Amino acid sequence: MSSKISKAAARFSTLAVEKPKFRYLSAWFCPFAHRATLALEHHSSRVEYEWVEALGWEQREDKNNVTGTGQEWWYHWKADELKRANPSALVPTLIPVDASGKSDESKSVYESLVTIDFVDQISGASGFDRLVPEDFFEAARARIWCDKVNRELCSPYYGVLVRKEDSERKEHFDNLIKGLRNFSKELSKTSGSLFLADNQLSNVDLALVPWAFRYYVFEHYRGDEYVISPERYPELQPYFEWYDYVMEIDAVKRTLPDKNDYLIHIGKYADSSARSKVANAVRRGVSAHELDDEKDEY
Ligand SMILES: N[C@@H](CCC(=O)N[C@@H](CS)C(=O)NCC(=O)O)C(=O)O
Repeated sequence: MSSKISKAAARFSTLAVEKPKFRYLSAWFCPFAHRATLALEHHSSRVEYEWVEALGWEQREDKNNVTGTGQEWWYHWKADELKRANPSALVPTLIPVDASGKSDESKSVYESLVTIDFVDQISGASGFDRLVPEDFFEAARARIWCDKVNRELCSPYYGVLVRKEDSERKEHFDNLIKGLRNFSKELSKTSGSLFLADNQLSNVDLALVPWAFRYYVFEHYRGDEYVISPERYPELQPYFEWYDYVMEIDAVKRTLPDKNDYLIHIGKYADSSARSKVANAVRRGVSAHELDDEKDEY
């Protein structure tokens, strides 16, 4: 090897080991942030991150009897960094950190579906390791389904929990089952258990995992009628196969919150005493994905 080439190769190999780094503003209970965590863990050999717990809750007296429980839960604390880096001050938010350890809030990345896409791109991964497929048509199909999953399989979760009338909760639950039927049909179009062919993990799988994992809370707070099981919904077999497969992936397993801790946390939503942008939007009668920074501020 000529000395010029070997110097260039040495420089390249130093560059090649330099992984992109982030301060990751998150919250242990948040399913939206869970999406970003999944992408970061999937690419953990290529991307580094420092977890920063950026939200905290406080219980207050319900002076206006909004909840009927006498008590409300408010986000009493948000990291200043989160307020500066994200105009909506929501987790997940990723802030890049340079080689000297300096973070650049002007380049922050947020919105959970965008963070999956972004982490995938910046990881430099290719082929089967990509979360957004390299094939342009498959990438388009996957993005369409991320949006559908968000609207049809994630937002109804909050309707079941936050709405107070049983008829409304049931309506949201029925919409969720309808969405799972659509998802099951789409899963059947390709080989393997995951969304993409041959069990390539994708942005669509990661968009759904946090909520699919959390559907268990329905039984506790809403009763047997809200259990999503193969016995009750045999037509969702592709979805159940997807669930069993995806939950066994190591990068997924190590991100799952403790079921009991989460059950206690989500009680704030189940008795409608949570004050958050998502909870406020659902109380106002729109979907979680339609939250509005002004209308749903608390
Ligand atoms: N559309 C956002 C929603 C994120 C979101 O609502 N995160 C919650 C935690 S689960 C949050 O940061 N809430 C703070 C607030 O409501 O002010 C996304 O997909 O990232």
